[in-house]
Amino acid sequence: MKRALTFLILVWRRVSRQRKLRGTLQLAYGGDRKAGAGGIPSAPDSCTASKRTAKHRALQCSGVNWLSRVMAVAAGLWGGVTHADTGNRPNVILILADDLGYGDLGGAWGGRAATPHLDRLAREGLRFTDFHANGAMCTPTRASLLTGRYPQRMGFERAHATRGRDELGIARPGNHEITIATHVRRAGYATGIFGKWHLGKHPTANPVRFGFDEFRGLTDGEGDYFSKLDRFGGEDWLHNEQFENQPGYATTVTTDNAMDFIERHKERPFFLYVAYQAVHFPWQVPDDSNRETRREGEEFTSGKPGLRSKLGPHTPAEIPSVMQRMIEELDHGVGRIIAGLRAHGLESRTLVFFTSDNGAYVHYLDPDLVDPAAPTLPPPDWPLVGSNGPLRGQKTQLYEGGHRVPAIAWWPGRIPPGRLTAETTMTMDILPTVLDLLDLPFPASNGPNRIDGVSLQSLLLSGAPIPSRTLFWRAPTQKAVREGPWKLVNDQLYNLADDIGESRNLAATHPVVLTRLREKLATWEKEVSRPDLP
Ligand SMILES: [Ca+2]
Repeated sequence: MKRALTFLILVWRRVSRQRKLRGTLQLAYGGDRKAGAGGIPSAPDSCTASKRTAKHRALQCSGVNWLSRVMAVAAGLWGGVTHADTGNRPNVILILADDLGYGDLGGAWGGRAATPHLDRLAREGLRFTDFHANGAMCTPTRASLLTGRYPQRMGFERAHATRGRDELGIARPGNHEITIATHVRRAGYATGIFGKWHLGKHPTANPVRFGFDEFRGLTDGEGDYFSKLDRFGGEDWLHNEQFENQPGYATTVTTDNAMDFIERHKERPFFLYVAYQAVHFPWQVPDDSNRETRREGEEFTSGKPGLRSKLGPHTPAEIPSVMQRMIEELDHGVGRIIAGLRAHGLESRTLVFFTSDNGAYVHYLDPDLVDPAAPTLPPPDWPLVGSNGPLRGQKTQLYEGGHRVPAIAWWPGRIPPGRLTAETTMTMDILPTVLDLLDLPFPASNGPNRIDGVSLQSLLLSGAPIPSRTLFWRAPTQKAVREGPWKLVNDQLYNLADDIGESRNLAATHPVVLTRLREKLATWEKEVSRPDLP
């Protein structure tokens, strides 16, 4: 078996090299882009694309390409794929921060934290000013990131937090999701996720069942940064499908795991998902190791400040500075990963995308209790936490503060440095962007894995605007629609072009826009409905 597989790999490599010499595509997949667009070769004659829309393209490849595809998978499983074998496709690193707000980072974002590494990443790449998480909480956005689809299609509209390991999450009956890891793994990529999953704690929802070769981290939405116990006091740090704790501060451990993965896969194409828990509660800093307060079997999500609360071992007054320190450790981790890429000479063949899964808690409070007349004022006895800059609202809410987040795309030599984009973009755009950049086929636009996002390839590589579209959010008690500068949120209408803080409700003076967005929302809700899910 080993000899046969090795022989087939050698034949496939030889065929690939010959095709390259002929000036044709040596890839397993082809696209319908013009030759040289984005520096990626044009499609072979044998791999044609259907008429492409802004959202989708479907490929029908010939037997030759399917053979190549099979060989790529086989070689990938065998560990023998090199960058040349995959047509010098780039590595992809997605770095996701947790609960990091629009105003939390320093430098160009204006926050108090010192974030020199993310500042540099933005200066060397493309910084987004109108990038949005698909949800205002963890689970929905993470689902969209990995599938390119609205989270409603998977029944996700809030964060899942369950005692025990019963939550099926992405593996719920009726879900047949293909993740970005599965897509690239089929093309021969090594795939790894380190950090927070939060798409189901049940063994059948484990990341290794969804395209990842390797997983180290937590499956719940949060855990103690040192003991790694989940919010219910249960063990929740895994290596693939087995519990295996790793000592140390979770942010640092996740960075260590990511760097180890890069080191082990530097000679072959890889997809790395660095899903930091930072800066989600419990709010703990690296120096807190001697102040560990969690105990097995004890919940730490008490609603009041104290040792068993989300505040960690700190007083409410300390939380803003604790957050600042946590953000700086996150920035330090990103800096280490980028330095690792440079040390291995991988920076020119690695796309890095950094963003957050939702906005910051400005203050910790049940949003239903917020006084609409003074939504930014913290109530007595609750701490200030993070910053969403000039935006209204916070995590859990569908005002901009809940879902407009920092984002950076970085790929030296391919993404021009120092650019800023105000294009309205969303987490679900990342998967189609990666498929486009890697020249991989999209799921059928009329099939069960249809993608809702759009490719940002042209925006990244040349600054070209993306086609206009309407975007939607929905949480259990909130709804929002975005069309150009207009935003309808909870039936209030705002023009973000001159009111980014959503302070002037224009519903009464713009009835035509109001009616149009209401109708679009109703149509979308009907289209993504999943009545089979609770
Ligand atoms: Ca989050």
